Amino acid sequence: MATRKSAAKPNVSADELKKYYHDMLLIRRFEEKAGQLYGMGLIGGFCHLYIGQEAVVVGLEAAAEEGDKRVTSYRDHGHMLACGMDPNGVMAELTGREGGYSKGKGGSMHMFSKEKDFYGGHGIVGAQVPIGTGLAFADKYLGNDRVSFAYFGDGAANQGQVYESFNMAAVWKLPVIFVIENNQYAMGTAQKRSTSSAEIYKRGEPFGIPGQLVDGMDVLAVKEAGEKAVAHCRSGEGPYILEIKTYRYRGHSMSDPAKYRTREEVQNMREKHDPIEHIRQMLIDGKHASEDDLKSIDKTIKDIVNNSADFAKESPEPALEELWTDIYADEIPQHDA
Ligand SMILES: Cc1ncc(C[n+]2csc(CCOP(=O)(O)OP(=O)(O)O)c2C)c(N)n1
Ligand SMILES: [Mg+2]
Repeated sequence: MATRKSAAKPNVSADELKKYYHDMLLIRRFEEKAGQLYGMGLIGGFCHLYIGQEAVVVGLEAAAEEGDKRVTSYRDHGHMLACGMDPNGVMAELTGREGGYSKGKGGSMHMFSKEKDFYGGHGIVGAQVPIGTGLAFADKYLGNDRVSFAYFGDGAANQGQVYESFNMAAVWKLPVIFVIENNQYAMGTAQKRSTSSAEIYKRGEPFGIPGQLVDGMDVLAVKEAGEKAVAHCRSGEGPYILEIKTYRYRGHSMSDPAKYRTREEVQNMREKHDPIEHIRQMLIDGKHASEDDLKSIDKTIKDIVNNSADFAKESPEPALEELWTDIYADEIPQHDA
């Protein structure tokens, strides 16, 4: 990854930088709290943390507009927070409580928000890619200029359904951005052990889909690439691929002892490439914020996260009758033409 530049780019305002700092730190602190609650036995089932990857979703959300859609894998808490979903509802879902986004019946991998155009949370590797393509098909069919973001991992990028989706998206010129969050591991398998060609962003070439490699530890680089991809899709030119190089600091899920990589490797990423520290340095070096300003942002976030944990602990477990609800649709949704 490129060496970090700490001088603020001239076209980025102090407020923007502060917002990215805030949004990335919210995800990190929220995930740390989720890890703690998991350790205390308050969260059951699967729990995949997003720590280290925060700049990917925060950068792309900065390039998105109201009404754009997103869908992702099981590593989904960061995407929910970044698109504006309520931390209380997300944490309560993690603890399986009534106040959660799926009334406590979905857990970490199965949350949705129609209001924020967040379409999940999917546990089957790669399954969200055709769904994201379908979301883009719906928008094209309805004749609006919305864009869909379909996020998936480097491991998922080796799945057949990804290429079926590429083909259909290219044939129909669908406004979908295929976002490959390349955190360099698929469970315990390093990308170089599983993948014949490391340049995933080039895999759209046979379909005529442009692709770009992006430094995912630099939120500004992600935003810039996101804006280019969004402009391409919105102007009707069809799909776009972003391969965003990032790194997950924690294990694949809470139950992963992470013996397949060295401590030094993780330490090196944390110390030299951390996306939050990067923005923090830009804010301080560019005199856009004082240490006290940053402390006050840290405090705001601590309060939000602590409140979400309190809410999640205090919310009751779903009533037994809830077992029989939300199984079949009561109404078939209709769209006005
Ligand atoms: C179809 C399918 N195969 C296997 C699994 C088990 N599995 C869960 S996550 C994962 C690795 C995916 O890695 P990647 O796409 O790089 O995403 P990351 O976890 O790194 O975000 C696997 C093999 C699954 N959930 N679904
Ligand atoms: Mg991966």
